[in-house]
Amino acid sequence: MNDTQDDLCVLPETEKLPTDAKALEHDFRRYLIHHLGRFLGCNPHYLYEALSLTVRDRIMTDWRNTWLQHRLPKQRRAYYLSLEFLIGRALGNHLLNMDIEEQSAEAMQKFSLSLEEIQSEEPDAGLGNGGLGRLAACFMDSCATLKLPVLGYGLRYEYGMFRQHIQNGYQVEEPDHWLRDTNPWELERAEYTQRVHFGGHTEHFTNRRGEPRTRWLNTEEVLAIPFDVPVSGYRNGVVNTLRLWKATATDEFNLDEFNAGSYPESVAAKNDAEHITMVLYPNDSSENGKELRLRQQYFLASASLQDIVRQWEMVHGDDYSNFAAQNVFQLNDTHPAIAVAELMRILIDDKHLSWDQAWEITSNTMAYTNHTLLPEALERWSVKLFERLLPRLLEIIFDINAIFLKQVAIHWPGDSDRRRRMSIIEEDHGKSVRMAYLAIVGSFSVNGVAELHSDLLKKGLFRDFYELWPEKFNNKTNGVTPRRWIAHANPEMTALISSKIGDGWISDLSQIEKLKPFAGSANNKLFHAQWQAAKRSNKTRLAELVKKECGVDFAVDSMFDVQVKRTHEYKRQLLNVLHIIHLYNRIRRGDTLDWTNRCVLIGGKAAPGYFMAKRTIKLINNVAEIINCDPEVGDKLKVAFLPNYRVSSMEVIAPATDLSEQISTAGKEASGTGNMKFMMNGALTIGTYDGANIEILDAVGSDNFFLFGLKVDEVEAMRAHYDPESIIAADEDLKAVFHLLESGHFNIEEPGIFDAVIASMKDPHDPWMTVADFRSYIEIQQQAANAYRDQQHWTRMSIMNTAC
Ligand code: 26Q
Repeated sequence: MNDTQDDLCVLPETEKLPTDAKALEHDFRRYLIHHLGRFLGCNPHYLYEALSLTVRDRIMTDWRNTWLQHRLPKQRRAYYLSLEFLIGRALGNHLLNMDIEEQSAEAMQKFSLSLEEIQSEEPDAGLGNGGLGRLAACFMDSCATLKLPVLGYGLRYEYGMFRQHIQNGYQVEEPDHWLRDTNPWELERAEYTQRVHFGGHTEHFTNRRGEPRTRWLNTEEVLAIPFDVPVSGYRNGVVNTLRLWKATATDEFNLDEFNAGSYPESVAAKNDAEHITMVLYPNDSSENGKELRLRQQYFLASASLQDIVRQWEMVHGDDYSNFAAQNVFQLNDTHPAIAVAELMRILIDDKHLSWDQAWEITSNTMAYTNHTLLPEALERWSVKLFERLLPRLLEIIFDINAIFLKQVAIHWPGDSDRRRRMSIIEEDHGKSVRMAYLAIVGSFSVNGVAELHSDLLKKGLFRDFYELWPEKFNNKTNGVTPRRWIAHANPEMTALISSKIGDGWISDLSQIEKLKPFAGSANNKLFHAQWQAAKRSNKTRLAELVKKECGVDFAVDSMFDVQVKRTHEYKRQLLNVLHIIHLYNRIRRGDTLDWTNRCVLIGGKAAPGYFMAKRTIKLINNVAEIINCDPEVGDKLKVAFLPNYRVSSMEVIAPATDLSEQISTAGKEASGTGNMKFMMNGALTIGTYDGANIEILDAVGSDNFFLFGLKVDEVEAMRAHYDPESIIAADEDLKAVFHLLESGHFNIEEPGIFDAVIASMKDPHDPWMTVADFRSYIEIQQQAANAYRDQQHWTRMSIMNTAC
């Protein structure tokens, strides 16, 4: 910041704008008419924009004061580096945090406008795929509420996660140009633009003082322009910052081309630079080695680190002795792990620190969070690509690796296999850089995202590294923000909880356990009735959404059974489908004594290139179609696939859910976070012994959780002799399910389309072992259904889930 003394002054309370309804009404009108040039009958997007600008004005003083507060030298600041921030909608969240919902509703009322309708005009900021991106957004929210000096650094994708349409049951992707209309929640700060380099070559030389130096020459340059997004804390005057980079070309032309008379060509070439932040990669489970993705990763790491070093120098000049004590970088998976090498480059080449000084700083400031155990999801970049795109960074990685492998050799003398296994550079099948290993070697902390997951990392994937550095490894079980996921999404339940235990739980969720004494129904008849009523109105709201989006009628008395998450084989949406077909078979054969009506909702995007996941979506839609049209079935069973599942859908879904499906193959779901959002809204979990399900089970007790399926060791033990065909043959219900599937009952018009999906489940090498858990799944489903018929008991369990 090139602040003058005056700029550095904390803004006084008197600078704050009034937040009464009258003032909001006044400013809303001024923005709509005098700023946007629109009137009340306009496209409702402008109403949303006018209200957002009105609200944003009221964040500004806190935002500025928080920024100044965080600059105080004694604070250790954390930087959350992430290729994804799945923040969803902002307006409602700020209204809640600033406690101006009522005034805003009143102000809108003056124009006969509904606050809720205006809020629904906001497009989701879909700058992420799923769990990892949403986790980043939840952390930002919590850090602001906890007054922690944490800055998020990410990319301002022009196109976020694609929009999912369903046509004839198939997923169709459409680009989501969410920034087409202006985004009132970002503030461009062109004055802090950074330059990022690509390509070129390196040159080693000695300077006049005889010191060895490296230059990175003939590079292409791309400008990184920061756009700041405010992150408000819950009613505490704190507004933190999420800084998102946009790539643009420099104004310099390639002079050769220019002079050769190809002016248009040299201007057109500038387009390449802008492509870097054009689109979010929509795959969340396997890396694909695309050059543009590596450009994105380096662009984020370089721009962010330069920005941080710039701010450091403003206060401390070239004294880096305290840098590590006052800064920490959290790497959200390996996606920004190139930051390890980039910080070394900046400190050595630009700031002229020695290798040892630079390494001391880097390895004490970097921390790495792993989010997956699937080996196919571990990032590897070909050395060839690295060499061409980031030659200086590759040199540094080679040097880090050489020094590291010497350490390995000292620790395990003569163990050359160990050195080969642990090398940051994989030598087999074309050399590549193992980003996870770079992250581990360069970090002081490595964490998994649930107890089981952190444990499995130590025993499996990162075992060698754990043996070398046990002290680096730790667990940080994921969490979700109760502000968005209860207080905002479920106002009726929120008011009810606060009426009993006060509202301290909204910013300190541990207080929610005060609700436990109200779970017993004996002395809490009224409370139980109110709890059921809140669930019921939330179910009505979801039923309306399902009707509108899917054309399916959900009856609110039925049990709402929901699985929403990315579509992936390991998450086993197929197991859910097998159960649905099993219920359908039971209805058809009249086996419906003591039946519980059920509405099954499934939603989730598939990566565009993931055939099996896309075919699973088609299967769900076809099964839904057949079942919903069958008059024999009626309200006993309804099935819907909700298109374009996203953050704002979950805000409607979680509060309305009775049964939360968390049915991944044990050992495959690192944590899960949807499971937590459902639980806190009073849903019961039907789940495997996987990820954070285990901690949910521990917290709520087995009486309030439907556990099923093989455990991790049992899965691994069965693998060697897994024989799905014989399991099917031995189970009449499962046999009937497969019989119906294979008969083409669900795809009469498109024969054969489900063959691959069916075959995958019958394959002895099926990594997800769907069939192995069928029997235990349908049995526990039956228990859940029985339990649901005892509404008094169910309500008790529901309250316990929220309270725990
Ligand atoms: C990698 C390379 C190239 C392109 C894309 C990617 C990529 C992008 C996103 C790889 C993975 C992701 C996202 C992974 C993810 O969301 N993992 C989930 O993280 C959650 C938060 O920790 C966990 O709760 C989930 O269990 C985990 O699946």
